[in-house]
Amino acid sequence: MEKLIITAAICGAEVTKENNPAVPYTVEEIGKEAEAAYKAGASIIHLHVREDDGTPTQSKERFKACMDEIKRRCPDVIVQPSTGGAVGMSDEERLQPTELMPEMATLDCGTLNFGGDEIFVNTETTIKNFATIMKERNIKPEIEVFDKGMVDAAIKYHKQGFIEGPLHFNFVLGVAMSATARDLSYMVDSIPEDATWTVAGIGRHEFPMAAIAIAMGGNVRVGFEDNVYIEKGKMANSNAELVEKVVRIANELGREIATPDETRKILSIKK
Ligand code: KMH
Ligand code: ZN
Repeated sequence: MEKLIITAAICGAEVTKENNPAVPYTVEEIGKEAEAAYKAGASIIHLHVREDDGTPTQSKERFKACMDEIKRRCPDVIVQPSTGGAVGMSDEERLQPTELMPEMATLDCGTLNFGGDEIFVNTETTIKNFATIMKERNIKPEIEVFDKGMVDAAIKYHKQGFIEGPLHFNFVLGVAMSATARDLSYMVDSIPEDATWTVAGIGRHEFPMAAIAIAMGGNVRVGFEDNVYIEKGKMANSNAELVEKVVRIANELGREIATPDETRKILSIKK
């Protein structure tokens, strides 16, 4: 089995300090959370950024400040900006961090209900445009899929030449689709042979999905974006604490943890 890639989604766009006071907003808070998660074993930082008051933003300047701070603290970590941003943002806003030429970025491959009246819109035109820009900028897309139809869409856009292979998927389970072992194995069975994958179980699904993925040979994403609890009813003190729990499970199951350079190799990141 390949070594385990751990992604830390440290901040998200929707979670707030009301949900968990340790959610980072400022450049310094984001830098500190990223560094601690990296030291705990994360090789990828999935990054959203905020204004100091917590308002989500896709500002290029704010991303640059946060990415510089993360790179100053842990130069070899892979920073993966979100191009999803927050619900309601325009495509132009969402694309800004790709101008900073990161090694990776997310590519959301479908539209979904995001709770209440919130709709996270990703039309076919949007997806193809984002994919084309990432290809031109040599940015490895992490394909965000919230249900099986989005997997099929991504494979179609790959065959049409918009997304370069080998494909790398993040199965986000527990938002649109449920998060059971059967759901995860259905998703894994649906991707091309040479594709890689990670799973982000949302809320209480975070660690069960992580454990199953570790045993299956997949990879894991944890972090405040997806879940703020270390165990039922107990808030996590930091993103690092969530990463440490994954490392403990991996150790028990005999899976070694990938460094950022090993992650670059496993994911065929060319930069
Ligand atoms: N905040 C969600 C609307 C991504 O990072 O690409 C989108 C999201 C996915 O979090
Ligand atoms: Zn995200």
